Amino acid sequence: CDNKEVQRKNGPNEFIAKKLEELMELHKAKPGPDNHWRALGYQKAVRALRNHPTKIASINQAKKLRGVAEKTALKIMEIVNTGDLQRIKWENTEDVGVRKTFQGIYGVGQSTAYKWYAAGCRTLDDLKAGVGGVELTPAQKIGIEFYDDINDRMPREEAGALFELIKPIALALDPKIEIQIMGSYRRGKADCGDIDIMITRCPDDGKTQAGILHHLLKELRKRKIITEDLALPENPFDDESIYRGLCRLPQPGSRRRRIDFLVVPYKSRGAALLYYTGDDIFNRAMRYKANKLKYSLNQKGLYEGVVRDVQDRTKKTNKGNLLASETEEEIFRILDVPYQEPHERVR
Ligand code: DCP
Ligand code: MG
Ligand code: MN
Repeated sequence: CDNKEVQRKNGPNEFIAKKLEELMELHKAKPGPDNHWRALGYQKAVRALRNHPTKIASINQAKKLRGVAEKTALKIMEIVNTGDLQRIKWENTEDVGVRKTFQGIYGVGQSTAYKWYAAGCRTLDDLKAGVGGVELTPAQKIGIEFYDDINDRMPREEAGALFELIKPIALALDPKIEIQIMGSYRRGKADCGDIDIMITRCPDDGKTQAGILHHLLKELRKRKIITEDLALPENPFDDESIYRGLCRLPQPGSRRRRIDFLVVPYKSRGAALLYYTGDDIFNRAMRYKANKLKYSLNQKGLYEGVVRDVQDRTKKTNKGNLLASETEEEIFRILDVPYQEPHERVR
């Protein structure tokens, strides 16, 4: 699957994919559901283009791509015929460009980026200088300091090397923990935006994974593998917690890389693995399938009989019954979806 991924980025339609990706990024920097759905649509088209083995040369070929409808097909043909896409120029107004830059800061979304623009900030230096009275959180300061590192993807070999460095350190703390790499790395991607690591532990001897994160982080900071914290767990002794930070290989000159740790109860390891392996569009399709069967799927498990509050859909009036959460296979089976290997989980 590694080879497949390498081929993808050098494929015959890479030029078209890059242009559509540029347009996708601009829509991501704009507010409102319309832009959100447009961005998602272009994301699908970009994937289809990268997966397509031969050069797209006609509108009919373009329309046959998965997730590509008339309007996107016309854009593809404009790129094929003129080498450019005028829509990018129209969308790329000064405010959008600035907000896009700001949204590259870790944890900064549309509303913060908009607020800063309205306050008069136009560059990262403006933000650092506090133009317009802007105040940055510690995570945002780190996000600016390591802006390029955080926004670049790492080669999968580097993600693998970091994981192989961390794994024995974790196992030395408790040989019974289970530690696994998820996300794009598990899907076999040639490059990774971050490293997603799951930690759990079989409780059959009375001990659990609770508390392991506290000790592991301490150890990794001591060895200068973890260098900055972006989001700490509320309580690292909970049996479930998330950590987000930056890490680096100990070699001189190595770059900062994003790392996420997810500590989950042993019982929900399958559901967590499924969710955090992604990709996000595959997850969406799985949730959709679950909902069609009147089930509900999240990173904790597959449930039946969940009832949501009519006023507030995020609230549950009935938590439902757990159907499966220990293995990915069970969840696929109950949803009546043929098991897919991680590298196949791209929609
Ligand atoms: N995820 C999701 N929806 C989100 C965010 C994440 O379903 N809004 C799931 C699917 C992702 C997984 O979590 O694959 C890990 O999230 P990442 O942001 O780390 O994404 P990837 O690892 O897939 O890609 P990248 O290489 O960019 O990190
Ligand atoms: Mg990831
Ligand atoms: Mn992640």
